[in-house]
Amino acid sequence: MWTRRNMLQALAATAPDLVLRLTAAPDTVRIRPGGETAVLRYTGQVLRGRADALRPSASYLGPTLELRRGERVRIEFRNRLADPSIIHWHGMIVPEAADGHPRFAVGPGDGYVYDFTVENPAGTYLYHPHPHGLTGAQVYRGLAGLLIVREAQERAWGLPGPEHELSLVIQDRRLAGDNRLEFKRMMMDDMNGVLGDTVLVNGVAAAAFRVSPRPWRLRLVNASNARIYKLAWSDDRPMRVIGTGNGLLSAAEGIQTRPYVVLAPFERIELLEDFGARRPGSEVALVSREFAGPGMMDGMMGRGGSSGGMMGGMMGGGMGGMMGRGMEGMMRGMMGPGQGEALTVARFDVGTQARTAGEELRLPPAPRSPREGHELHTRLAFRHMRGFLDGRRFEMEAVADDERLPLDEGTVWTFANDGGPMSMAHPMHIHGVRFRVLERSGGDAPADLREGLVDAGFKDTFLIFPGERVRLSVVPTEPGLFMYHCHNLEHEDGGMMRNCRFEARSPAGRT
Ligand SMILES: [Cu+2]
Repeated sequence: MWTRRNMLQALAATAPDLVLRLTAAPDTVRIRPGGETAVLRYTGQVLRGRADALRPSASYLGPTLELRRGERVRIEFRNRLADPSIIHWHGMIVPEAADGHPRFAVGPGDGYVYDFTVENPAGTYLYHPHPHGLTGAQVYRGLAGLLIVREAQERAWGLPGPEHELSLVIQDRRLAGDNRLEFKRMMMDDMNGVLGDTVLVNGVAAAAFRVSPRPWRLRLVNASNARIYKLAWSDDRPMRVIGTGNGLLSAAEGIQTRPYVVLAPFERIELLEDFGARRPGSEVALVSREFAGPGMMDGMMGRGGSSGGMMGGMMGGGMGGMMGRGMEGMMRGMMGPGQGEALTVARFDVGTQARTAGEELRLPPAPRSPREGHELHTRLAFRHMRGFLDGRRFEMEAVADDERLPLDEGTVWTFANDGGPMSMAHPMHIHGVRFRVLERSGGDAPADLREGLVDAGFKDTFLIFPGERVRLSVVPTEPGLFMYHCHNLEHEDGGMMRNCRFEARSPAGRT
């Protein structure tokens, strides 16, 4: 049967505007002075269409894909790794077969062909591997890249052009003395997720940018396995947010001004930053400010706030006092900076040329809100070192009755992070859709992070704190088996992931 949807898919399959090839393979790159670092890396080629659809990266990151809304794209993936892999286009609304679900993972020497039409609006997206149980290790060793969607109207909206924008892919890594990447070293790494002691931006340490004194569009991307950043300017100028995970904010929402922004793993945020407002020749840093972590290790250290961490919950008081500062210092020395530690992300040197004013920004109108006729609930829990979604863990093909969403209709999907004593913050991600955050309630979003949560706009990943309930509005438009999971990559690999199915409601009303 030919529906409009599979007609479109058939067209995309037969006549792509762009044909790209991405190959994942081992490589070596220079991350910081000293020896080269062995990494895994995507490299790419344009086989047909615009040569500017791929922008190579200067380090281990894959090439940046520059796609246009409405474009029909074919991407040929080649796996030259020693392990199975598959690419997921994070945030992109693509057909089921192009989503990079782990059941599509291909072995060494094999490949996979993706066909999709770029449906998402202008924004900042990502691609990364998604083989079950191996995602954390493969991303950590270098497999990730940016995917930017552009629209012709962006200039008319008054946004700085591509020549005045910068993308910062932020990752933390632990580098040994010989610059080898160190992945998991201890049990804690599975529980907290792997945290590094060195911040890399676009794959290099101590990143610095030279900017002219004018407005710039900054795309801030957290591609870290587990680290949450509290991003701020070192000179305390407020951050002007123009876009969140899945596209620009609407005219109705306007620019959101925040003292800092919280960016959880695989969230993105776009800023309009006027470097012309600073003294010519001055230097400003993008930093991650200290916060009392919502993670488990911090609970053990007695920094966990009201929710407590593992030991806090077990011993009724947190271990900070028991362990004392000396012990805590020793633990930190072993672990590197914990969740919530102050870090420098990147430096910006403002040029001395004459200041240029920006255009007036006219954000696009808001799409109509859907009527939500369906409800879904998911309870998050963490116990025995593993995450659970409604008491369940990942099974490759399994989807429960309460994991089905009606196609082309609004669903209110409520996530509650209250399923156990070992609660911690989880960055939750849903494949194949973009959603709105309707409401946060019931929890204790830490006071020192609250102001930096940007729930406006459309998102595909959101952070949920211990004790919190977050209600989302979602309208699936692609039928098939997709997934939802924690995007702390060690939690995801540990099974805090489930399938969900988007399907047309049968006439009887049963979904
Ligand atoms: Cu998690």
